[in-house]
Amino acid sequence: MSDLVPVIRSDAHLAHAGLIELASGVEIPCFESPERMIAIEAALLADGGFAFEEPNQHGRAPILAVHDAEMIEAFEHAWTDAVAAGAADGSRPWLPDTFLLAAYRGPMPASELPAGRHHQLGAYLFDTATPIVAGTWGAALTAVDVAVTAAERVVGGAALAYGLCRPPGHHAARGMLGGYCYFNNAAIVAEWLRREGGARRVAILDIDYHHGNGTQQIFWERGDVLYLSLHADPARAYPYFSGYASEGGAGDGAGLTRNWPLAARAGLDDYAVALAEALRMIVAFAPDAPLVISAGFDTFERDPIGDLALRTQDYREIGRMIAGLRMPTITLQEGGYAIDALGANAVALLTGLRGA
Ligand code: Q9C
Ligand code: ZN
Repeated sequence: MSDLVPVIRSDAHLAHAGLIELASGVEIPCFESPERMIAIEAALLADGGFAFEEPNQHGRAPILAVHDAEMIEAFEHAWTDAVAAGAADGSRPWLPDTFLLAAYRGPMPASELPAGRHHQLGAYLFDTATPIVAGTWGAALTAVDVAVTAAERVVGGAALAYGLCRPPGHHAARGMLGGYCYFNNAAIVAEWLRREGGARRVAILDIDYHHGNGTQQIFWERGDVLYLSLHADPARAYPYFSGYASEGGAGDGAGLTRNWPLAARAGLDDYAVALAEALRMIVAFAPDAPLVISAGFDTFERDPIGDLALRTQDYREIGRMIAGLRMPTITLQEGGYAIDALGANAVALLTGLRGA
């Protein structure tokens, strides 16, 4: 119990900054900011129960195992192509002005793509909350290294490791970026556990406020990965187009996706009922790999973009409930935007996960 929990972190995320988003037509600073990670690190340091480590480099192989090469290529070169075209000068982030929807082509066959990879990006992006600056690509690559290194630590014997991923990942689908997410850190770890970690069955528990549409899509037809998500009902909450209770997977993955849409102002009582069901499903699935948690603190009562009502002490109870599984656990950071409470919420969850 006196063992320090490894926290994998890097300063690379600091360059993914200066982001903006549109809120009701008004340009505001992006909620997904470097200050989030700075606040969490400060709280972990003050707590004293954590050991900070830099990530190992894993290159692109773990990313290519989950994401389409065309999307990766457009993302990698979007910023430099935008600068070369004079469409970006470093003073503002880049966002495409066109998005390729399925309805665009209708009966027409797929067309060629524009030369500029910043314009191509509109074929691989689903919202306007995912801007690109010079440091975005490097930060996203490093967030994957952070996640995979956390997995390595747990496979290597740690009971719990925390990957301070920024940018987050669970909205990124196989061929699509969005929701502040570029690479799906949790999905990449789950796939890495299968390919490199010798696992046959991996469970992902997603406790971010938002539905993890990307993770769900990546494993929709997979019989070897269980995806469980508790989140605000998409009938009222982003990302709106997935996360309904009727979505349960297909093919080999039929029954291995499960969603718990939650009502506005839901607190720990409602949350714990859904979480207990999810934990029972994990036990029944009998994973032979560490549990992967997509951990968001946007379920917090004062989160600026959420409407659930979890309190700081509730995260400790949630952590304790999950610790009751007695599974080694890889916890990866997703959302959470109440910067003044993020650190305390992270410490609370991790304290509960340690079984304390
Ligand atoms: N009015 C994560 O928490 N903006 N992504 C929604 C709704 C995008 C959230 C705006 C929210 C993305 C990882
Ligand atoms: Zn979220």
